[in-house]
Amino acid sequence: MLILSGFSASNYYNKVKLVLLEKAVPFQEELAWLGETDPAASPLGKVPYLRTAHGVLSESSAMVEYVEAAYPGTPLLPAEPFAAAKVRELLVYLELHLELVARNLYPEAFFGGKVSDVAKEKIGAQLEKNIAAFATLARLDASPFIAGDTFTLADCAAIVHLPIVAGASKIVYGRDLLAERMPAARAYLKRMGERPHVQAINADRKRNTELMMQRNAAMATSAAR
Ligand SMILES: N[C@@H](CCC(=O)N[C@@H](CS)C(=O)NCC(=O)O)C(=O)O
Repeated sequence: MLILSGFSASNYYNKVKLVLLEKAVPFQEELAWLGETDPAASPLGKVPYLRTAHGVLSESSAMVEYVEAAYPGTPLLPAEPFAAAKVRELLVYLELHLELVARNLYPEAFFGGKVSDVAKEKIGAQLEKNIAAFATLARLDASPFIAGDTFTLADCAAIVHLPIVAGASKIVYGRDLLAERMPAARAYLKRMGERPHVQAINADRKRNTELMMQRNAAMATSAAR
C-alpha cells in the first residue's frame, strides 16, 4: 500500500493525492509537518514524499510519473508520445514558471511576512510574462481540460497550483494576475471544483489549514515565553 506523507494544506501534496484519487489507487496518508519530515525520505525536508513497496520517493513529479507507470488504469498521460510530452510541458510551466515564481510572494501573502518592493516588482513582471506564455500553451479556449479533451496530470497540477498563484497575486498586488492574463482560468477552475475528488481535497485542505494556523500560533506563543 502506498503511503503519502505530508499535510493537506500543501499544494504539492494535493497534486499527488488528486492523482491517486482520480486513478483509484489505494493509499494511506501519514501526517508530516514541515520540520518533522523523515530526512531519509525527503533529504530537503520538503513534502510530499511517497512510501512504496520498492522504497521512498521525494519530488511530486517523480511520484506522479511513478504512479502513472505502475498503475496504468485510468491513464492521466496520453499513450501517444507527443501528446504526453505536451502534458509534461504544461506541468513544467505550471511548477517552474508559475508556482515557483509565485512562491516568492507566499511569506507576505500567507505567513505574515514582508517581501521587499524591489522583489515584488520583479516577481510581478515575471509572473505576468509567464502566465501569458502558459495561457498560449493551455487548451482552455477550445477544450474542457488544460491539455485538451481528456483529464490529465496537467489538470491535477493546475487545480492545486493556479488558485494559489491567483490568491497570492490578489493579496500582494490587489490584482488577480491569473484572471488578467488567462481569463479562461476562472471558469475552468470552477468546473474542476465540481469534481468529487477535487471537492474532497479542498475540504481536507481547509481543515488542515486551520490546524496548521492553530499549530503555528501555539508555536509562536511558546517561543515568545
Ligand atoms: N519540488 C517539490 C516542491 C515541494 C514543496 O515545495 N513543498 C512545500 C510545501 S507546499 C515544502 O515542503 N516547503 C518546505 C521547504 O521548501 O523547505 C515537489 O514537487 O515535491
